Amino acid sequence: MNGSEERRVVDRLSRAGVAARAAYVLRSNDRGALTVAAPRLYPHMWSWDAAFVAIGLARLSVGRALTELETLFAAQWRTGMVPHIVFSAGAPLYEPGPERWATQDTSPDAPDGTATSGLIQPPVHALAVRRILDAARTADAAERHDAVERIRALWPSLLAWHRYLAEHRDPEGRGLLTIYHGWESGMDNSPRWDAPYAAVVPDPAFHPFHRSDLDALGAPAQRPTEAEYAKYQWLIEELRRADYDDAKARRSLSFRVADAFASAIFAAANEELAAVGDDLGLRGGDELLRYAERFRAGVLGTTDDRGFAADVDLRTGVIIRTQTIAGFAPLLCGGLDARRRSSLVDLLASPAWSGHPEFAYALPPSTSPESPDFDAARYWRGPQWPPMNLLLAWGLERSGEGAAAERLRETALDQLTDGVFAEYYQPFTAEPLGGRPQSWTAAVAIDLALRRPMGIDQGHC
Ligand code: 2M8
Repeated sequence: MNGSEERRVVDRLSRAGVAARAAYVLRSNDRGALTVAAPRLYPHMWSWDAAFVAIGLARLSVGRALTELETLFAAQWRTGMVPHIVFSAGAPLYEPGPERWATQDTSPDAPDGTATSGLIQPPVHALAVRRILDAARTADAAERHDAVERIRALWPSLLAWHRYLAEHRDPEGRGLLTIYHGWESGMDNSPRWDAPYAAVVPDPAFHPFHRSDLDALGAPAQRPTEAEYAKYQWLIEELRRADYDDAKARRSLSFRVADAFASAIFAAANEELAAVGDDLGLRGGDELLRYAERFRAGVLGTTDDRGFAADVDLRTGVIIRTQTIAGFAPLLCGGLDARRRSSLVDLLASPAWSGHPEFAYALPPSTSPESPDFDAARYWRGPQWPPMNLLLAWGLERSGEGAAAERLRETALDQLTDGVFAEYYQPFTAEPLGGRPQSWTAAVAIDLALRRPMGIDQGHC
């Protein structure tokens, strides 16, 4: 969408108009068997973006939604790891590209034939599988049969992914996923990672690569800084030197953090996957439910008196308490007692978060405006992110907070009636920021606009 097209749709769209325009966006970002995350800024497939895209697509075409997941899982590593980027041949320049990662030349576990990164992202995929199965229930018999057969075929890969996370990313059984890079959290430059990144010191002989993100966007104030990027690039080099091997990475990497938000997603995702397995008579449910318990306990173990969660720097043992959206992790995995759950729900709606009196839309910012680290326009340090709205609304519903979930969904949809489908939004001005049109934003818009009235499909993402 160019600037003048954007201006034309700024007169708000109707609910049906949002869905139609968002479907058009997904269609134009569709490269056949994968949807690029954003055509210029992120011209490949990203792991958690693909899951959100599948959630949106499930409302349009169950078959195409499954294709998205099948493409992603076709790039799964032999260890079970699902890579955070699946590169698409012939796409515009994105750095770090396949040559920089060199995963196939470095690791015997990398898949043949498909170039990928060597990191992970939060495991939201099971939420998409459950959504697809739900959508298939109302499809015609042939489509339903096809969907069920394809989910059955995907099942071993889904199980292997969850097993990889439980075994290789939590070998000590803490119930918290270890990440080796801020990119693995999906919240790249969040203040959550400022303290651990202080220990990441690039080798002076290392030459950082070109910032294709700035070429594509031309707005450095909306992106991570040069100093942050130098560390991101150096960490990839460290990981490559560790042969993308988990045991070596655990010993050698200068960034090793337990991510509470991804762990809460993982706890919930295990339950979602177990429910799918139960429905389809597939084996593995007990193992998945054990993971769910373990990771729920891990997340709850980091919470304060309000139920707000924290990350842990595994290199120093220091608990990292920051005022970021990740603190609401227990709303995703559940398990708080009623008092702390309600205090967390109140906190989310308070002026320190969604309820800030000067926000254009009462939606959770990625960092609290009360935090000294807040930056209204810079990426994960302040802006509001549509997929986070979807995830938190889903978690609220799941936690029995239906009214709060509904308010969040309605407001999130209102924000997207600008029809721009930006990557993120400035909370005070509602200015669309970052990549556009961003596929996961369009997918969220479809999901919110086409959902049935409350009570019919609630409880599932
Ligand atoms: C952003 O991250 C990528 C690196 O993975 C980047 O900045 O180049 C993050 O917002 C991440 O969460 C997202 O999945 C990705 C694609 O939308 O972009």
